Amino acid sequence: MSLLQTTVDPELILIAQKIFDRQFAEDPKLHQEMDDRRKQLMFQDILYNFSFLTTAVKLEDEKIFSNYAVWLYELLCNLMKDVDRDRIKDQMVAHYAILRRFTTELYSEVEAAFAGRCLDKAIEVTDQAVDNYPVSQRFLEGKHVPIRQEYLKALIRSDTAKAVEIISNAEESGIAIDELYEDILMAAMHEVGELWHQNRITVDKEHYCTSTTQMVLSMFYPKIFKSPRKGRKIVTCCLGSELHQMGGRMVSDLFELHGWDSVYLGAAVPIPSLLNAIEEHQPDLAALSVTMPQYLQTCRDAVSALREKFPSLRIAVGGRAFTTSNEIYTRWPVDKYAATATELISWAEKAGSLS
Ligand code: B12
Repeated sequence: MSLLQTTVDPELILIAQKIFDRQFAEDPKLHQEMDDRRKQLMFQDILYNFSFLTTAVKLEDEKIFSNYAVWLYELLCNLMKDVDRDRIKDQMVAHYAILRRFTTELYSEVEAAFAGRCLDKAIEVTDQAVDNYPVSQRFLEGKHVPIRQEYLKALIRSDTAKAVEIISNAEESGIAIDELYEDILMAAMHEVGELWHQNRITVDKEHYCTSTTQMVLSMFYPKIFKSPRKGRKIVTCCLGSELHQMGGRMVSDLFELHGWDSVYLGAAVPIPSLLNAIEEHQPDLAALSVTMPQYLQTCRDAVSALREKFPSLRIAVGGRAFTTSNEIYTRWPVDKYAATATELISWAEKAGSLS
């Protein structure tokens, strides 16, 4: 659907063509993002933008254009789900900046100055509109909500330096590492999942959020590995073809922070390899992380195999998959299910050693 519904002055079509060509020349990535249909619509939308800008200029009401700019931005985000909202913002900001260079061809000197102000404001509101995505109620509850919002905002904008700065500042302000992990980073990653599920962010953005958060976690390693040792050990892993490995990583890191020696085997560990690792490391606790419900069965098999081979080993399970079941762990020979790493740590510290 084109936004344009009226016949247009050929002069305007010529200017629109120049703007269109300029934008593609300055941003070659557009050729990959815009197929022929999108190119056609984009051209027609340039003309439509003129009509809104002209209305704002003639009526001397800047809001008419800035209000339209936000509306258009959200429309484009909905129409181009394969393009990230941050990138659509860049496209629109670039477009308004180019259009600004053509205002003297469109209007009188006085009007062009006013049009320039309208376009500056459109750039400002479009830039802000990137942050207008709905978040879940859960994301707005609990500790450090403003920091987690800021962190998520930095991720959505692919602003790695800002993301690192937010977490560094949070740490310097005295927030404990456990809280940074679970109340900020975990909460932000869960929200990233919600935004992906609602098709509000692209898969590449979701991957970026994950890799950035993993990098952020590594900032704490110098501290985590300096904690006084307790002479206890945990082996953690994910099973089946499970690729979600940040939950297990957090469990492992936070035990390390609390003085345990941790061995994290990572994603998709086969059961025989887990058994080997337990044999080799002789831990006090094995922690199995499952995110995708499809791997619960493998987890149950792993628990049975561990119980049989290492009767005195403590076994804990956790991860998102369990929240989708009817407390399935109560039917398994495990010592503990916990919703979070910190909950498991409190239990493990109290539980002491079996041997
Ligand atoms: C990042 C991510 C990915 C990344 C993972 C990369 C990586 N290196 O880890 C990639 C891109 C690979 C991925 C792939 C997929 N994903 Co994904 N992913 C996510 C996302 C956004 C974040 C996961 C994460 O890092 N969370 C942060 C960690 C810290 O939180 P956590 O895992 O919950 O862990 C905490 C607690 O649960 C607990 N815990 C965890 N383990 C354990 C263990 C023990 C013993 C204890 C006590 C506690 C505990 O403690 C941790 C904190 O302390 C989630 C959203 C979500 N809600 O989690 C979706 C999500 C899990 N993914 C989902 C889906 C659908 C998929 C795919 C099927 C998508 C696809 N079509 O390909 C694939 C499946 C891949 C596979 N085979 O595993 C869905 C699952 C929905 C469902 N029905 O179950 C989710 C929920 C997104 C959504 N909202 O729809 N994903």
